Amino acid sequence: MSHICIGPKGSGKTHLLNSLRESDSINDTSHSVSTVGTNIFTIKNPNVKESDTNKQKSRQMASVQIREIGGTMAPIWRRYFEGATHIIYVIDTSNLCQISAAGVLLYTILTEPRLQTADILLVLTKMDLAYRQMRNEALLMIQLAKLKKELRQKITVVETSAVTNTGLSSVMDWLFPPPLKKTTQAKTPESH
Ligand SMILES: Nc1nc2c(ncn2[C@@H]2O[C@H](COP(=O)(O)OP(=O)(O)OP(=O)(O)O)[C@@H](O)[C@H]2O)c(=O)[nH]1
Ligand SMILES: [Mg+2]
Repeated sequence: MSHICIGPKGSGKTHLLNSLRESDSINDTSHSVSTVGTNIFTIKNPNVKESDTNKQKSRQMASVQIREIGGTMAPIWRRYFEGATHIIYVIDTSNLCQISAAGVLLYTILTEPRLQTADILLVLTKMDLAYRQMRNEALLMIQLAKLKKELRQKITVVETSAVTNTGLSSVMDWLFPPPLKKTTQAKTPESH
């Protein structure tokens, strides 16, 4: 499994991944330096305690590694797509000038043949800012309904803020889906 976090420059990838790694590590005075190249973040599954690690290994992952690729690297993001199973795409809802372009960029990425079976998490971030776009407006601007019709990937949308920790639990649920419950098969008459 390989997780990649991309999105335009300054959209909030480093802040989001830092707050997932350590909640409350970010506040409204935090500032992160633009990522030149890539960063690797190890995110721990909050539902798996150290002592449970061996017991649960086969059922739930204890952690995932996520590679952030800086927005300035957009022209060469593709080099990292080989084997990518999960894509986290971060959009800054407070940046009116960037949202539509971010949608176009998302579309070009999702037409990439190597990402046809990847799971996509679309993160609308900086939701703590008063001048942000609301979820529906942002989704209209990136034309999500149209994208969903034309693309085959499963796209999950979450709203987050690295400052207030809003939506981080939804990101965790996407990263660490609960193990499938074993279903007891109903006996058919033939199976007697
Ligand atoms: N209010 C608020 N500001 C945020 C949030 N996330 C990021 N920021 C601000 O946006 C700036 C850029 O965020 P980064 O996380 O560095 O952006 P990035 O996507 O990693 O950018 P690149 O590495 O250049 O691609 C930060 O320094 C913060 O000032 C958020 O959730 N709320
Ligand atoms: Mg960064």
